[in-house]
Amino acid sequence: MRTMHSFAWLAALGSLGIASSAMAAQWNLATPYGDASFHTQNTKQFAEDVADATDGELDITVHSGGSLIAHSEIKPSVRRGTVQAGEVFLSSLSNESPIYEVDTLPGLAGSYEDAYDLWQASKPIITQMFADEGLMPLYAVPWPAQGIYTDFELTDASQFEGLRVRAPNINTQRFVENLGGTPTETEEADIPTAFSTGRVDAMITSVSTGKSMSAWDYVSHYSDANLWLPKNIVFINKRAFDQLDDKTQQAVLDAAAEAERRGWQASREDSAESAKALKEHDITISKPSGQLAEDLEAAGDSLFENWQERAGDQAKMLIERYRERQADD
Ligand code: PCA
Repeated sequence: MRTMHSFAWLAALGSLGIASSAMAAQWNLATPYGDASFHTQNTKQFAEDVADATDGELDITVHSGGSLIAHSEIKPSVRRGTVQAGEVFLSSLSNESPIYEVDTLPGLAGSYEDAYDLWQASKPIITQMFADEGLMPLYAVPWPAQGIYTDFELTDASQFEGLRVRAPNINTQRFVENLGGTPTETEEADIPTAFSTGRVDAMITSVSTGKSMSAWDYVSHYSDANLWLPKNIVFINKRAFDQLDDKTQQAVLDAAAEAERRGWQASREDSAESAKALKEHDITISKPSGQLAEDLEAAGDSLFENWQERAGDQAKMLIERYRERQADD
């Protein structure tokens, strides 16, 4: 009896031991952005923080630069569970819902403070939309404000006539169209080829991407139009998360909160450093003024109105929540 008892006890211990080592999980996280991006550096730090906090019980490998999965396939792959985690440019999901475009609307949030309020206001809806697909957002981090790169001095919106402008998402393409230009959607990593093969003449993006893609090889001017601060979102497959024990889950959530805080700060810093690098490479940076500023504003206004119509009640609620937050600041 006694023997059986200790045998059972030993067996239980043994199985616990096996269970705990078998529980060590290995996740893959796919991102379209390269190692030079502060986003990727932040996400790699997140993975390291999780490994440290869990003593290696959860090991997340970050696959950068679209090396594992192409941008447009990242969200479907996380949904299916092919990979457990992913990072995407949030507004690239705009074909699924206009709500995903909320951070690419001109005139709405042109500073880090406003962009943060907008994220807080949109988080509940976006979290719910992700949850409906078995996904869970972990954190979101903005790119610096978007501006316009040209190989001439941009002084007048009529210069957009016939100009082929690279844009990272549909809303930016609409904006270019409103200005009379010809938009082309191009992934960040494909920017150098788009210019060198003559497929595009100009682009809309941030100072960060301008720097990491060596904009000075193709263009001479940057119009700091402060259009909007679009975000990347990092998210996971909820089933994969549910399989983790409580302590590991908490470690993921804690590291995610820290990654969000760190990422917003990194974005500000990278914005300043990248602008400096552009100047050092002789890119002329200016703020749009006069008629150009007015035309950009008009093109932005019509984009915003068009979005409100498409997004309907959800948009109204979201904007109201955002305005309330701003009033509280
Ligand atoms: N860089 C990315 C997204 C926005 C940005 O600043 C890009 O241009 O593709």
